[in-house]
Amino acid sequence: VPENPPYRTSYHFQPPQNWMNDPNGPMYYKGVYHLFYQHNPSAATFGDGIVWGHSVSYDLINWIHLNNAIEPSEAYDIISCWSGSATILLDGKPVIMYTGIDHNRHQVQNLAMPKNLSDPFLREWVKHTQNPVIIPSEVAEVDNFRDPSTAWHGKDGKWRIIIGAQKGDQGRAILYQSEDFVNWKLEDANPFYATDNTGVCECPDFYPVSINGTNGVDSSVESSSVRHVAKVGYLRMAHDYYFVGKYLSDEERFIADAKFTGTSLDLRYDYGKFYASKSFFDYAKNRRILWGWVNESDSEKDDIDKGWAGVQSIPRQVWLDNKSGNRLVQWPIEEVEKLRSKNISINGEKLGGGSILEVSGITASQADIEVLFEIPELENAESFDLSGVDPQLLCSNAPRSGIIGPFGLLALASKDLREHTAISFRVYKTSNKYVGLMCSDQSRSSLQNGLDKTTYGTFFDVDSNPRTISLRSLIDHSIIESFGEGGRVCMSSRVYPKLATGNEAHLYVFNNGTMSILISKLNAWCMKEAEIGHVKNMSYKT
Ligand code: DQQ
Repeated sequence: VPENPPYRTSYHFQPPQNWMNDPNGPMYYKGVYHLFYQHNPSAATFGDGIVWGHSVSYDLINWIHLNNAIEPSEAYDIISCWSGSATILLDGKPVIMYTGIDHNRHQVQNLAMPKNLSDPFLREWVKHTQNPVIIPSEVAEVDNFRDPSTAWHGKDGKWRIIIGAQKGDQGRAILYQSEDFVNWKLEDANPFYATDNTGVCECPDFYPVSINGTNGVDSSVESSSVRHVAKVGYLRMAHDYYFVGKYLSDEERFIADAKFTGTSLDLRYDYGKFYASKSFFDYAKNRRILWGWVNESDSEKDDIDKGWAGVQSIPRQVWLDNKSGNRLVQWPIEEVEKLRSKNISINGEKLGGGSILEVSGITASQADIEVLFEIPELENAESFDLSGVDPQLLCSNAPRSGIIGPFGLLALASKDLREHTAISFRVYKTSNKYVGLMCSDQSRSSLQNGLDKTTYGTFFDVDSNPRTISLRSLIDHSIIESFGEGGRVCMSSRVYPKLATGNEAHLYVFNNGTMSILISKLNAWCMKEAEIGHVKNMSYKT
């Protein structure tokens, strides 16, 4: 292992070694944030014997690794301990429900409770004597019934959870109810949420969002000042989709504003890599926080050579976009800004058509950048009928130069630009409105072959007043998380440059359109390394 492996991240959460996938049971309990995660302790690849890794933090940025919280031990989870969620019960005690892969490879739901509530880190977890508490019935296939959500508490005093499932080719989120959290009933064989021809639904999430403001609310809140969000992950597409709508608790129904279409019209948390995500309500700061797994884009052999695979996104605060009322906004939690050090800024600089400007003086492999672009000649945007156009394909096929854009950032770029990841925008005029296209183009991210270099893209609305587009990118060696339009469109990618590593990485602002644009404000920061490790090696502890 090289001394400073170029692709390991410096401020994104990773276990010390080996495989990691889904974030599990994130919660805040008595001053401590907990993150559990799907982990293969014995290899850098997925396999049997998956456990719940466990780390704790006071700020969601610096993390202390602990022993595994849940490991296979009983007939009902002997093959693996798969994903699940934490719920804080009415008496304030936390409980975890997770999926066990049992000795028949059936998927069953189990409970685990902290052994000692006076341990501030809740290091040890005990499995309930009545496990498994839910087993698959006719509503799901025995090997496609998993990932219980955080529970919410209804006005009738009953707890509810949803579980991801598949029946035929229908993806399902199935609702169960319980008075005591141990005995669970399927009150209605009709799924709470279902989509045809999608295959299995994984890691469903269901939560309220305030209709006003950025604060989050507890999962059990039902009132006229909230709407609800249902999130489902489809393994077949490897994407997390969300639906905003109305929760009719009396009828135990969720009416989504829009139906799943299987096209680029569907709303996703992230149009790049971001899967098996899970949200939780942070009581300390009254916000809802979202974690997502960002998997590797290199080969399994590369992962074995590296000795690790998988990172978690920077936790994102999530709220309802009050402007549109039907989309979410995501923004890196404010704590990440504690890592900002040296700063470079550019104010009011014109970027002529076909120009490029280096943002020098920062560690471009470990940085946080915020830019506000102004588009003085918005009305010159090219007219283009976007109906039926797939934005991801447009990102890879549109001519390299347009009228307004592409402009944006070249991240993790080599000095000679042979390597770079372009995060860019173009603006089109379509039926009397302006539509933006956001792209993250990985096609030239590395001279290495054998990597997944898919280009990502999505559309968004551009306001003619003010005529600006904002972009924030978190760059951390092999991950770039980009937030367009204040977090209305997000895109994460994994890249493995050969040349643009460490101090050889550069950052540029570019404009390949024919019209000039303005960098009305740009701030770039070097990011310090987060402390993520075992307590004996750290200064980060109480
Ligand atoms: N990962 C877990 C499953 C879940 C899937 C297994 C989603 O519980 O459905 O590691 O990535």
